[in-house]
Amino acid sequence: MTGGPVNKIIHVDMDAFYASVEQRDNPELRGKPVIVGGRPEERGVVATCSYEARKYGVHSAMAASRALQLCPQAVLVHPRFDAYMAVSEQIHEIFHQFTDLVEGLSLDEAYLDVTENKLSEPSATKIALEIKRRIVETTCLTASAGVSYNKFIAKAASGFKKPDGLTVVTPDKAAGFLAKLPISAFWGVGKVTGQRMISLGITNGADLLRASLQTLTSEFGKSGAWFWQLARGIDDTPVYPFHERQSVGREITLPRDTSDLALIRELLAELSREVDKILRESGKHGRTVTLKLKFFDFRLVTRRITLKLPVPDATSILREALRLLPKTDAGHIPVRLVGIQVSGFQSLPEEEGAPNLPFPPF
Ligand code: DCP
Ligand code: MG
Repeated sequence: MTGGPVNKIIHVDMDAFYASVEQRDNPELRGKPVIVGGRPEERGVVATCSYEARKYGVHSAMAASRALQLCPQAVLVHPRFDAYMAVSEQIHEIFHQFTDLVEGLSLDEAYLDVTENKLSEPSATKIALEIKRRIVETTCLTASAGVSYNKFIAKAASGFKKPDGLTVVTPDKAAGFLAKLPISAFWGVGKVTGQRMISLGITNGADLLRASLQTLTSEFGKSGAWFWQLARGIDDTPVYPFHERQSVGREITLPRDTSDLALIRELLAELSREVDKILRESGKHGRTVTLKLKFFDFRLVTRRITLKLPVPDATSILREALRLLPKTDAGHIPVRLVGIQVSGFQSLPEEEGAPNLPFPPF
């Protein structure tokens, strides 16, 4: 589809990620419908579920109560973010054995640009197979991968066959692949846009290809031109390895559990200074402050606040953390870990923003 040199992009996405980690770490859960999420009595939602549970129609973001109605025999497990983060680090280490052009999208998903790579391996398919093999070897978990000449098609390809899939879409196969692709798989088509597409009679890539640029731009504004390009397999967005870090945080595990609020406040002051220092060094400004506490029984709570403007300094970070503190059981229940995180980054208007890259218009 393109005339110039062809890029080689791989998209890797772990299968039923949180649920697979739970099944790995607790053999009793293997082969069973597992739902990872919050309790129905606390109006919890499904983060994800095992493939056994998906057969019953359970899916991410569904109310846990609804999920258990659909699949009453499912085992509901609370998320263990530390375990998922550890796996995420392991898979990123594997990605970096091939290239440093790695763009993490979430804990379990990343793009790699392997056009040039550390092994000088010309076959992106071979690299994808080797990545999958190393992931199983290191984590005992499976991933699905898509290989193509741009990010959009690579991602659509990785979702094409799951779990443990590998789908390669070469330029000559792209038109056929995209024609059959459901409209919801097009980058930028969420729930609302998806419904509007369907009301326009656009249900898949073939329909989208038939829609004129004029129709698409009048219906979807700037995004219309973007969709028009995607229908033709055009996506020039680069693999962007720099926005991996979505928060800056520091935490400390105490030598002894404490209910002493004065001590906790002191620790928060120290953590605020440290977080502020990292933010300054990396030139980041975040609007969300998160207070993280782990109690003696390892129960983890986070409380967060999002401000209108980025927190400007350590004192402001501390002020927000102290406002969040009374919303926890600290002081009544012994605490073993205290942490502060700042996220929701944005560049300040007076500063130079991110390089002007051809990102999608949303
Ligand atoms: N996640 C979440 N809430 C959502 C969607 C996802 O907490 N609404 C979490 C749980 C998932 C993880 O992110 O395990 C990765 O999301 P994916 O969309 O990749 O879903 P899975 O990896 O669970 O399943 P799949 O095999 O479809 O990729
Ligand atoms: Mg996944």
